[in-house]
Amino acid sequence: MSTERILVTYLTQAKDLQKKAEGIAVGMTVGSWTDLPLAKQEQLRSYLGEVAHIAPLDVLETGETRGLITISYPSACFTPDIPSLLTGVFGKLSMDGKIKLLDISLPPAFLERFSGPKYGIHGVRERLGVFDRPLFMSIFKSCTGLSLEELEVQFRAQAEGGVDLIKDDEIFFQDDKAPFLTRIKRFKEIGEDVAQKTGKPVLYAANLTGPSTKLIDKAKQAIEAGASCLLFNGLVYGLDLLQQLAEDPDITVPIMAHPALAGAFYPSADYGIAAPLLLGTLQRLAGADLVLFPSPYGNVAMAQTDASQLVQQLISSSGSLKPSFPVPSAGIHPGMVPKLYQDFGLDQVINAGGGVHGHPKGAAAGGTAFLAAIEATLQGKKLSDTATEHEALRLALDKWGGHS
Ligand code: 1AE
Repeated sequence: MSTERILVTYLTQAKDLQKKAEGIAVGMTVGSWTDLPLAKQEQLRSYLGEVAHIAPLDVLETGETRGLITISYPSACFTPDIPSLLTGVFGKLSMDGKIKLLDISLPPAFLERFSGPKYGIHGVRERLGVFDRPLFMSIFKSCTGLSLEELEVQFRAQAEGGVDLIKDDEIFFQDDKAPFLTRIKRFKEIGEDVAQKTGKPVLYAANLTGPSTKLIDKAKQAIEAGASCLLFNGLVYGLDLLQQLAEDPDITVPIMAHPALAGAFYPSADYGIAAPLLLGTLQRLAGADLVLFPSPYGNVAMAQTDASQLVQQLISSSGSLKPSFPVPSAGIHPGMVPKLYQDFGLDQVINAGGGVHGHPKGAAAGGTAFLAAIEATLQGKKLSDTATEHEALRLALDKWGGHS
């Protein structure tokens, strides 16, 4: 039996933090301790949680102390899957007053039991043949209710802008006017047609939706039909299903994790699961090759420190897990590219929907404007200087800002 320990950090408040921590360590593992007969205590000792660290932060008006507590759990208490981990370290505890799950640190032997992303940053770059700049992705918008032909027009316009990836909107479930597999086949043909002209491939992430028991088969059919990437709302379906998709040897395309529902977990200071853990550590552990998150400056902004820590969780070395591609999203327009590059560097996928389709000259010009902004930023040029010779970029900056 493994004697390795899993370290879990919480932010909480209590009259006596030490006592609260001891209650968690025992209550979340063997349940009760001193009441057990000695022989039972010996038998259960290797499953007993322990208080590893306590860091008081401040004393509140209520007289309670707010602080960080770290509990050390024996890894023998868990199986190598996210439902076991989350239930074991935060299941019932999540309902026990003001407590927020901040971090889970896994020992090497336990971490090795997860496969993580199949492709990761390098694998996605290899599929596109682009290694020296941030990638750019465009999102289908206003697509529900459109006919297949109308969607084809939208796909072509996005591809002609030279974008690297095109993804379905996560709220696109429609299957009557533009059936899933038909749509995938047509977009593959259009993508190949455009690639002959632009000289570069485009990946299409099809939104994997429907009853959870059918999703793995549906994913395989999508790949067979030509989907080059899958979009998956993993927090809604469960991270275990994401892990199963990622571990399946027949799922041979990158998986892109959407953060839908994440706002129900991370924004509170006192409750829930911290964004770097939820959208960083856990998504990567489950096997997401690309992870969307709200950038700190868009229309559903995440705190800058959370976003930076989240990205670190996705890209920093973590056993043998490949790094996942960070995808800052939501309300992104070309004028934000220098800030995105400054904050998240080369290995990111800049992602926009409204910032592409809302371009005064249409979606193709929208993609072109983004790529010009990326190139200018990499060359250390001001966007406003490049814009004097690049009409699509100038029009985007005129509309959304970013000339300075
Ligand atoms: C954080 C997810 C963002 C997303 O999925 C989405 O559709 C963004 O759209 P825009 O770029 O804000 O229009």
